[in-house]
Amino acid sequence: MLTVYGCANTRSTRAVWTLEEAGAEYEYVQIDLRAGAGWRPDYLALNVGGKVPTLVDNEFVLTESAAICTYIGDRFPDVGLVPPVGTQERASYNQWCYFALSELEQPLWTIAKHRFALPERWRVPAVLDTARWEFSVAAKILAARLNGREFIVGERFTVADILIAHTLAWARACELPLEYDHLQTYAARLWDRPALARARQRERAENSLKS
Ligand SMILES: N[C@@H](CCC(=O)N[C@@H](CS)C(=O)NCC(=O)O)C(=O)O
Repeated sequence: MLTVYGCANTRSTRAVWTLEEAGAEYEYVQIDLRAGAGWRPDYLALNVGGKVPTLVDNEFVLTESAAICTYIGDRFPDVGLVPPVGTQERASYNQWCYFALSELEQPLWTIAKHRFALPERWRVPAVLDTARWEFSVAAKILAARLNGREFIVGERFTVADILIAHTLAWARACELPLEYDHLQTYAARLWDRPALARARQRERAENSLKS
């Protein structure tokens, strides 16, 4: 049985979205970060950083959203959410997953941390302009890749699209313009996927049950 530990409107949506795309059966356990549930000893035993998401597959525990989504994709190979191991397509897939986390997400996370996520004494408003510029550089790279393409890797939807689309939704939340029409079209098409709507609904429903 697969169990995902998450909290609505966080990176756990990536994992739940992937599970929904895979048509997997799974249990969802809400970790109410705002109420400090990430720091409960039983949760810290699974995720030493107290962060979400965490995936548990029987006895196997996995953290890091990109690793979790890739694991789910590999576990349901017939759905084709990740290219097969050992192929050039898989290498390209890895490239865009690492790009999503290290280049695209990083400046947005810097903005979020220095606007609200860090304790006030650690916030440095002066970094915000630099982070916005860094995001625009990453968006330009992404736009160049997506010119004339429907998906970021190959001819089909993959977990790399999930990571990128979820990150671009953060950009929207930070009121950062996507600047390129085809990037906006790509993001809007992915945000419209029924599996994402189901994932958000599942996370919201669990939140309202437990709060
Ligand atoms: N690199 C990790 C980051 C996980 C992360 O920072 N999650 C946030 C929610 S989006 C969290 O749990 N924050 C709680 C905390 O840092 O105490 C991943 O991609 O899974």
